[in-house]
Amino acid sequence: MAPRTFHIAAIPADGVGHEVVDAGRTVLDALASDSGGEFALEWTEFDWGSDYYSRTGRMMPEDGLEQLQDFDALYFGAVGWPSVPDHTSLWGLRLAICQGFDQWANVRPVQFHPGVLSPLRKADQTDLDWVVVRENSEGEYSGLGGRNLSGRGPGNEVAVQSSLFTEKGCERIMRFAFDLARKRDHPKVTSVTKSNAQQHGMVLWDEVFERVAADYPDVDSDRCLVDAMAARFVLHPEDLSVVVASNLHADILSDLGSALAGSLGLASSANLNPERRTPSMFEPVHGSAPDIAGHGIANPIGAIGSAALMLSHLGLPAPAARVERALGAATAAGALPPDLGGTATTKQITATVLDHL
Ligand code: GGG
Repeated sequence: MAPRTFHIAAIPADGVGHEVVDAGRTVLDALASDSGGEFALEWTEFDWGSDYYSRTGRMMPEDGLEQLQDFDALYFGAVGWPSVPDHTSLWGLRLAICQGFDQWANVRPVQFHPGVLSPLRKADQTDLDWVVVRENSEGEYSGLGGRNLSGRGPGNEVAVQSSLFTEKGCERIMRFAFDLARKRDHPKVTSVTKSNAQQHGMVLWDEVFERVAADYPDVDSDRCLVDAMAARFVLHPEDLSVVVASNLHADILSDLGSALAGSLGLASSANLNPERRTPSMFEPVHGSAPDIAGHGIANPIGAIGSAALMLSHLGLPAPAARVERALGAATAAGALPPDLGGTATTKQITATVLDHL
């Protein structure tokens, strides 16, 4: 039987995005060649990002979404470079894709890896894992607001940045979180809120959470203020399973979670359009790291883990599990980059993962 061929768009974008996307592609290509004809991958690489911006004044072409629309999945690196204002690069590429394709669920597992020293208890914490489910289409990243609203000139500027919470947006991410929790050993959803201080959007968020929770009597649920949640991540993460949070809260908490696992470089993520109307996008959580870009020492683990999430999404759970196992074996064997206290290069870690596939 002919292998099923998946068409993947690679968008390395900026900085270390190039090195880690290259690592993930190497692992996936090896896996496809070794899949006994189960699947094949056809890649198309796009040169969009901050360099593209300096040539064209845009982070991606005007018809960028149309160019991506028919791919089976998107594999993304990282966005941001000192020559372009951060809000221009982020909104011009990553957020343009996430919001343009209504990738409303951003799944960010907090995974502890064998052989990686966690600052949580100064030891290997592979008995812990939880997942942050980020509302990825609205909330604090609605883009609503404006500047120069006072009309009073320099020194008196007023800017407004509005959060948008819709009942439909809240409900779909809550249901997604509960459905995910049902599949886990510990079926529980914790909602992150700040409704004591933000008395409009976050109160709606809480009300929808309670209503959705009532439809899932088999799943435990609780709520936690975002500030208390930051402390809970550090002090009592053992009772966490699925953590559902707004766009900004989840952005911050998922970075904290990955740092607790050892480094931001470990964290993988999936930006999903669960209805599969548009392609979903897989990327490491970390940014472009201009300070180490081009040195060959970027941590590829988050990007390779994101490739495993992409395989699962494409209906290839066994190859995805092979990648996860190989990653665990590689870190256990001491293939650790500088951000995890080691000396291994991106290419050496990738080679060790290949050895353990
Ligand atoms: N690979 C993820 C990435 O490039 N992140 C850059 C960033 O600033 N992201 C902000 C966000 O996730 O909203």
